[in-house]
Amino acid sequence: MKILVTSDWHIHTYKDFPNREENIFSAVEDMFSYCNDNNITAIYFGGDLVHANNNTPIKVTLNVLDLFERMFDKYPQINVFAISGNHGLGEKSILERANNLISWVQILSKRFSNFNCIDMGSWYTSDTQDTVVYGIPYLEFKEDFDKALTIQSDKAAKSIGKFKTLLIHQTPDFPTINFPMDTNPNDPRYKVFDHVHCGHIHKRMPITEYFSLIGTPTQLGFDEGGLQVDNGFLVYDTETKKNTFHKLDYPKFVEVKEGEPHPPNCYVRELPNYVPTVTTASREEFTEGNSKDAILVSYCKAQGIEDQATIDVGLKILSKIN
Ligand SMILES: [Mn+2]
Repeated sequence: MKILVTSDWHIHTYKDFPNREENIFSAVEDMFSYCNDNNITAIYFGGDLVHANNNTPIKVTLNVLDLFERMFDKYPQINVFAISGNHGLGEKSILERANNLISWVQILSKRFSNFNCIDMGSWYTSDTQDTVVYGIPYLEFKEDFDKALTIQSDKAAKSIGKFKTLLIHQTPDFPTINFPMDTNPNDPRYKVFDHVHCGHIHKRMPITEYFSLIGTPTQLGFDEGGLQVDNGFLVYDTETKKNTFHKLDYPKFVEVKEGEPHPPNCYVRELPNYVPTVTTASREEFTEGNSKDAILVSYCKAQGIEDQATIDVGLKILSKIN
């Protein structure tokens, strides 16, 4: 059985990149159409369907509902199995309500019978009932995620002879990551699953043979421009136990040096050629506990202002305020 795996759509209005909104809708249509053409009946979705939490624009909301109405009318054989991410949430995601989070994925599962929320659940995704997907929604605390992983892997261990995968939306430990990680991809509890698909990190890459980052169909902005080489989706084959990448040609975010040629079909940001002077400053010099005078002196030092007369003027002005 083949399954289309996608994540992190972040549907929203993007003022600076007006096409990004229509591109993500178009990318979703591409993925449904790909499933239809290739006899794929299951789409696994790894979280972050919309970008905002409680303030998704009404127009975006209507467009999302319209999108799924059209897709499920046109392709009634296709089912979506989705978890909630850290975007599109109506409340803090903690373990005690993880199976019933107020989220966009919940809204869609209540509205469309082909859209299934699998937060802390498990669903058969083939007619023959031999393929099961387990889901853990994004959880704010890694301690909660740890307990959720025990719950889901214990459940999966009891289900014999099934093909099992797990969908999660956390920060796993992988090379080059520079923020705190929530989970170790080599954790033995993952071994009960044939594969783990993880959203959240907008970068497509296998971390271990059985644990992959899903990536996004359309990038979000320049801060992730360098993360993902190409936009697209994965197709997971339960027979070969392999993911295949399928490219979608939506604009990437690319930074070039000032004056350099712009690559085609990309959002481009030019980086200025000058090198700013950076003076190092310590965090302790700028904490709330310090007096205004001390912070001003530290600020001058960090800016390279050594002239005492200038600093004295600053201190004098400061003494007149409050
Ligand atoms: Mn995301």
